[in-house]
This record gives sequence, structure tokens and C-alpha cells, in this order.
Amino acid sequence: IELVFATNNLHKLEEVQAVVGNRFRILTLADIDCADDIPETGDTFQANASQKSGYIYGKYGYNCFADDSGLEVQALDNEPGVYSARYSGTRDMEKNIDLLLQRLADHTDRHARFRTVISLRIGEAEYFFEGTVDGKIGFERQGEGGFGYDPLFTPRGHSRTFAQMSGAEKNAISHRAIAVAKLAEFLRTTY
Ligand code: ITT
Repeated sequence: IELVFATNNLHKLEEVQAVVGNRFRILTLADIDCADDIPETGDTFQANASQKSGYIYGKYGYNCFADDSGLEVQALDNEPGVYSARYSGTRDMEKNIDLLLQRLADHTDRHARFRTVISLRIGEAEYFFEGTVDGKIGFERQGEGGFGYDPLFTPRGHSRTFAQMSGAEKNAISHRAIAVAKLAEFLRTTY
């Protein structure tokens, strides 16, 4: 089976491709000549994932999936959540990370969770797959790998941030890898 991955985030694409291997073929938005800024206006990961996959299915008719994801910080009432990509009002991750560190400055509770919801559309049917990983937010950036909030996030049971891990190490435990593994298993058993 061939699926369009409705994302403009090349880091997501790389991570998902590594998990999927040759289990199914991923087409990118570039492959289908889509340069649209896909709307994303929901207030849950599920609503946004559904909106993104629905946009591509509705406009092009391709079977596809979309990933909506973000960081939920316990002491901040699960902020930034669906606003993770634009927490500071811009997509500048330096600013987003600075704002998060600033808002957490007085908090000793550093618990957080990454969450991914994938929406899969095959014809008119839609399926959801979720992955989460618990961990803690550091007091400063550590590591150069990964993307987004990875330099701040140390998964539970580990002593290094996602940004200090190799892609393979992150992919063995990440929220996205968990959700994608469920998607791949669903495709394997259903199609
Ligand atoms: P698409 O909508 O085009 O897929 P996006 O980057 O806008 O790409 P989201 O709307 O799902 O994606 O926003 C997710 C944001 O949450 C992302 O920009 C990162 O800042 C953060 N994020 C998600 N997954 C992450 C991960 O594995 N590691 C670090 N940060 C992550």
C-alpha cells in the first residue's frame, strides 16, 4: 500500500520513514506537488490530525495519514499541547523553548509527556493511532539531535535527552514511533 504523509515537517518524515522501513511506501507532499499551508485549527491532537489528513484526502483523493503531536507539561496544565509548534506566537523553536523554560522557572515539578496522534484515511474510512512517552523537562538545552523540544526532554528511565540520543535510540521509545508502529501493524493485518 502507498500512503501520502501529510506533513511539512521533514524531521517527522525522517523518523516515520525509519520506523516504517519497507512495510509500506510513503509519498511526501512534494511527491504530489502540494505546497499548501494545510489548515490546523483544532483544539485537540486528534482534531488537528484529522483536519490535516482530511485536507489531503478531500483535495487530492489520496489515501494518507497525518501526525499531530506536541509536548504536555504537567505543571503548566498540559501546555503547550496543540500549540507546541507556535507556543511563543512564532514557529521559532529558540523562542518556544525559551518561553517554556521561563514559564517553568519557578516549578520543581518537571513532569511532561510527548503525545502523537495519527489519523489514517483509506477511502472514506478514518482510523486513529496514539503514542505517548513520559519524561521530564530540563533546566537548559542538552544535545544537538532531534528537533523541536528534544533538547529539553529526558524520557523516563533514561539519563539523556532525546536530542542527545541517536535517531535509532529515540525511535526505539518515542511517542511517534509508538503511534507509527500501531499504524504499521494495522496496515499489516488489514490490507
Ligand atoms: P506538520 O503539521 O506539517 O506535520 P508541525 O511541525 O507543524 O508539522 P505539529 O503541528 O504536530 O507539527 O506540531 C508539533 C510540534 O510539537 C513540533 O513543531 C515540535 O515543536 C513539537 N514536537 C512534536 N514531536 C516532537 C518530537 O518528537 N520531539 C520534539 N518536539 C516535538
